[in-house]
Amino acid sequence: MENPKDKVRKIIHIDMDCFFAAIEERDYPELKGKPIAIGGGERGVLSTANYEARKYGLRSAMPTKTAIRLCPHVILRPSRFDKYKEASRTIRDIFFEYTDKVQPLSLDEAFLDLSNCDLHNGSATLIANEIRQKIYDKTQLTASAGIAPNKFLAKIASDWRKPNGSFTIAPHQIDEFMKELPVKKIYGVGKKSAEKLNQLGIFTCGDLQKWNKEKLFQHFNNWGLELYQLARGIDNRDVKSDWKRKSLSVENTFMKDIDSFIECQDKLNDIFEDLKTRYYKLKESRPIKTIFIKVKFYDFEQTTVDKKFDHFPTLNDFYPILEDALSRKAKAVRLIGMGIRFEDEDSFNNLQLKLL
Ligand code: TTP
Ligand code: MG
Repeated sequence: MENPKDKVRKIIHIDMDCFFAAIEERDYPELKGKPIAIGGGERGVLSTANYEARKYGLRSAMPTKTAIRLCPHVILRPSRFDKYKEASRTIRDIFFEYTDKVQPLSLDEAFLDLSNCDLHNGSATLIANEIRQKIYDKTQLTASAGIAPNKFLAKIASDWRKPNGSFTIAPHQIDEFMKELPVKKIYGVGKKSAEKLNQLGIFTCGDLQKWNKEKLFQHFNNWGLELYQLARGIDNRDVKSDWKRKSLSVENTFMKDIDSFIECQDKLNDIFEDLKTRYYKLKESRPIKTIFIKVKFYDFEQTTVDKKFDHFPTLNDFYPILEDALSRKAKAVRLIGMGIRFEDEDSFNNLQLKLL
């Protein structure tokens, strides 16, 4: 029988470009083209810097003082975590449209296993481009992607054409790619280990490949055995997704605020169609707990009304909930969202136990 490990996988790593700084530039267009950094005040360190500031050597984790010395006209801005989380949620939702095997590593990056995704004739490169485009359409932020048969190579590849680019390492290109790859690109090889490797005359993965397992074990213990694999571009780690979807929703912000119930009701048609399509595309089916309507009024005040429900609703099921939500405030409406929430796994299992 074929061992699933022998099947060539399609892994992509997506990483947003200078994430915090890009959000600042998006929201304050007057900052475009100027060096900016997101910083932790006088005695803090930078979270990140945009590409303009990177030209002066500014980097994540650099003390603000050093940054100002290197680039006295840098514009320092405080963090805005709400915005980072909002963008992060949006990109995560996009990832889950393609596969359930999503492993977020931080707010701005994730691994996706696309081995079972048939879109674009199964071309992970084309799927990655589509995902990047979708991210841009929804957030006006750019992302870079690495496409490869494993996580190690995909992560290296996403850095290769940054910003706003993608790079694919196909299985037959791995040998050539690894030969020239500096050992410091291997995860786990920090400054100290890089120095140690360099002292042994090992600068590239090609150099590292000349060392057999015994010799590597002598110098680096078990980590040496890992290096033996990584130097050859081998990495069998799975994309680990322990995230469970708690809800599914679609929302629409209107071009003009709406102030009649009938108009709001009309708007539900398209939103519902979108919700339905996404629901049927979900890879896993879970029991539904409630359905809800979210309304954001013209002044950004918002309200959400949930109703107990145990199956996928029809459009009509949402009307009384909309009425309820709108009756809470007599104000024009800026946005309407429709959604469903799922039972969480534990309560579902408990329920099954109770029924037994
Ligand atoms: P990164 O993806 O490492 O960096 P980046 O997105 O700013 O730039 P790149 O284009 O090279 O990917 O980190 C994502 C965000 O995490 C970053 O915008 C700010 C935050 N961060 C910190 O707060 N401290 C840090 O030391 C690092 C590395 C990142
Ligand atoms: Mg990033």
